[in-house]
Formats: sequence, C-alpha cells, structure tokens
Amino acid sequence: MPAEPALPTVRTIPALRERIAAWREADESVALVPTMGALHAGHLSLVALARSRCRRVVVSLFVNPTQFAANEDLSAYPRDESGDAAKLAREGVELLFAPSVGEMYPQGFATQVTVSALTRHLCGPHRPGHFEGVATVVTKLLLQALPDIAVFGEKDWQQLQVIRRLALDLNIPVEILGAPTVREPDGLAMSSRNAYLTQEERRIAASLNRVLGDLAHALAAGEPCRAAEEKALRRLLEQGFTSVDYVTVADAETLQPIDRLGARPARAFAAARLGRTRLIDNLPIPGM
Ligand code: PAJ
Repeated sequence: MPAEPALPTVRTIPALRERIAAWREADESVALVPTMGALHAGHLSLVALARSRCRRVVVSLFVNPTQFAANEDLSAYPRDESGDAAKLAREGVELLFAPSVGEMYPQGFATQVTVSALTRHLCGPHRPGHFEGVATVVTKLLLQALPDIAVFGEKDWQQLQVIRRLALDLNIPVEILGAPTVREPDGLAMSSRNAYLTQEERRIAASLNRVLGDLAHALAAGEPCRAAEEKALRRLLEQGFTSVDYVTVADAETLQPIDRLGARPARAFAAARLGRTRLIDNLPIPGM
C-alpha cells in the first residue's frame, strides 16, 4: 500500500505565523478553513473551495471549549486528529494548525467578541454564550493566520453571518466565503454530531430537511408565514423530534424574524432535538 502523505502540523501561534510568513515571502495566497475536526465531506468541500481560490490552504482543528455551554457535549465531542490529518493530506492541504486550549486561551484570558444584533434570534437564545465563543475564537484565528480568504459553511448560516459581520466591524482584512451545505443522499445536512444518532433517530433526522423544504415552498407559494411555521412545527413533532427550538423564516442577512415575504432575500431555519442531539438546517425561499 502506498504510504499516506504526511500533513505538516503546527501547534503554536508563532509556528503558524512562521509558516505563513514564508509563503507570503514567496507571494503566495493563503486560505484558512477553521474546523473542530471529526471531518466529513462537508468540511472537505470547504477545503476544495479554499484550494480553488488560494495557492496554500491551512486548516485549523480546535474543539473550542468556550462555544459549548455547560450542559452541552464538549467532553463527548468526536475527536480523531490522525484520521482528520490523513483526509486533509489527501485533499492537498499544506498545513494543519492544532493548538492546545492553553495556547488559545492563556492564563488570564479576558476578551470576548460579541456580535449583538445577529445573535438575538434563532440559535442565540437557545445557546447562551455560544456565538460569543465562536466570534472570539474565529477573530483570534483570523488574526493569527491573516489569510486572504476564510471559508465557512452555509449549514451554519447564522454563524456565517456573525463571522462576516465581525470581519467587517473589526476591519480584519479577509474575504469571508460561504460554501453550500453538503448533504447525505436523504437530505440530512452532514454534521459531526450526526454520529450521535441511533438508527431510529437517524431515520427521523432526514425529515428536518424535508419539512424545511416544504416550509420554504409553502412560503414561496404565498402561504402566510406564521401558519406555515406552525404547520412545520407540528410536522417535526409528528415525525418524532423530541423538541423543536425553532422553525421559522427570517431575513437572510439581518436574521430578523419576518411576518411577510418582501423584496429582501429570506430563508427558512430550523433547530430541533432528537434525544440529546441537536440538529440545525436552513434553506433559501425559492425564487428569492
Ligand atoms: P465545525 O462544526 O467543525 O464546522 C467547521 C466548518 O464546516 C463550519 O464553517 C461549518 O459551517 C462547516 N460545515 C459543517 N457541516 C457542513 C456541511 N454539511 N456542509 C458544508 N459545510 C459544513 O463550525 C465550527 O466547527 C466552529 O464553530 C468553528 C467555526 C470552527 C469555530 O470554532
């Protein structure tokens, strides 16, 4: 068997900066793809997009403790650094940045990035502190690597808007690119958390995308927002979801809830729980 290509890995911020400085010296463009590992085809699609735009691709792997609430799955979060490194090497990634918690959050760490308006709805109220954790770690990663572009998935649409906003507001000189959601054949958005699902839950999980698709079509066909959302909520519970955090339509950019479709693009969003696993998905309203 041919040997797996090895992936250079750095674990400190100075070592990351040294590698990137050498590429900059040679006038090479650099893309960053932040991840928490347990990589699947969704993550690899971000790498492919990064690769198509830049000469060098850096992937970060850091299970960021500050974006998990106390009752969430930090300790159970799937971890497989060597498996991830092998996948990334096959995709032609040049560098893995896998810092320790101490490297990212040294003793006395006291700064938080808050992106207020965009986190008031959708996942914000259901995951207190989550977006502060995401915004803070992504700000740090962007400043550590100073890439030309950074790629994030549309699967986490609210996260993507939060990151676009912080880069703009904090004048970080980076282009934020969104990549389309990669799905399983039955429509379930790929997620590292899908690994938690039992066989029965996995079957139910696929209905999240179907119900959201029907909601988007009902809205496009002129059904009033509140009635269509209520129908979608009932259907998710009928399908077997344990609980539904929200299923709603919102402005695609500001993420403010809307009562009636207007000229601005809107999207349908849902977050629902199957046992202890929380799944999210979102879709555009057709024709918008
Ligand atoms: P993680 O869940 O590992 O996801 C890393 C990136 O992959 C995110 O930009 C996410 O939106 C994207 N992604 C996940 N599933 C996807 C799918 N099915 N299709 C397309 N893209 C997908 O999101 C995070 O990590 C963290 O919050 C992070 C941004 C790394 C900050 O800690």
